[in-house]
Amino acid sequence: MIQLYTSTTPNGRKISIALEELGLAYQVERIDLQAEEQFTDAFLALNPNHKIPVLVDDGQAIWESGAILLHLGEKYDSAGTILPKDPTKRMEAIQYAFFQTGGVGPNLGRFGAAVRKEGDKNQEMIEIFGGEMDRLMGVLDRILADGDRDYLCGEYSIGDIMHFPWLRIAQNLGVDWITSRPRIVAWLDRIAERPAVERGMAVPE
Ligand SMILES: N[C@@H](CCC(=O)N[C@@H](CS)C(=O)NCC(=O)O)C(=O)O
Repeated sequence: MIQLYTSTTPNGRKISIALEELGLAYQVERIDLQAEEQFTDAFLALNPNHKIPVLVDDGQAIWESGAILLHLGEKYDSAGTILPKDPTKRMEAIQYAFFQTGGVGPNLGRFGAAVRKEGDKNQEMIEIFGGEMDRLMGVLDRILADGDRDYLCGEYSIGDIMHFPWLRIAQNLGVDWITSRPRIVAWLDRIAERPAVERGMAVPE
């Protein structure tokens, strides 16, 4: 039995996309972050870091989206749909998943928080985190350009899934560090076309 504790935010959708890709049955437990349900004793017992997503698989609670995707890939992906079978590509996929948690995730999160507020100090934050996002998009652009890749490690993987829900929001906002890079736009559009991605992005309803 698999339970996904999630919310209508990008980190949770990484996991629903992967579960849909793998065709796994799962129960959605919606956590209302505005109502601070992530701070209840019951939720803190699952994740002391009070954040979604949490996956409970056969009684084991796993948190941190990258760790959850790796778990799903190792336990359930015999076909190599999200975790490549080829050892070199597999390691590359894991590398790009880590790159997302260390770079795009925190910087885009802080950029978004600054955009939602007003004032001079927030303008400064928008420039700092927007500047870093521009640099990170340049890195992803170079990776995709290397061998004219469709996906980060050459084939679709957890590396792409980790980035997609975050960058799709930024793309929809029309930020120039995405819209000015056709290779990044084409990559995001390619991922969006996958039926499992469409289904995963609609969780929770
Ligand atoms: N590094 C974590 C980040 C998770 C995260 O930031 N989750 C946000 C929603 S997208 C959250 O639950 N925030 C609630 C809080 O911080 O109290 C991961 O990749 O799983």
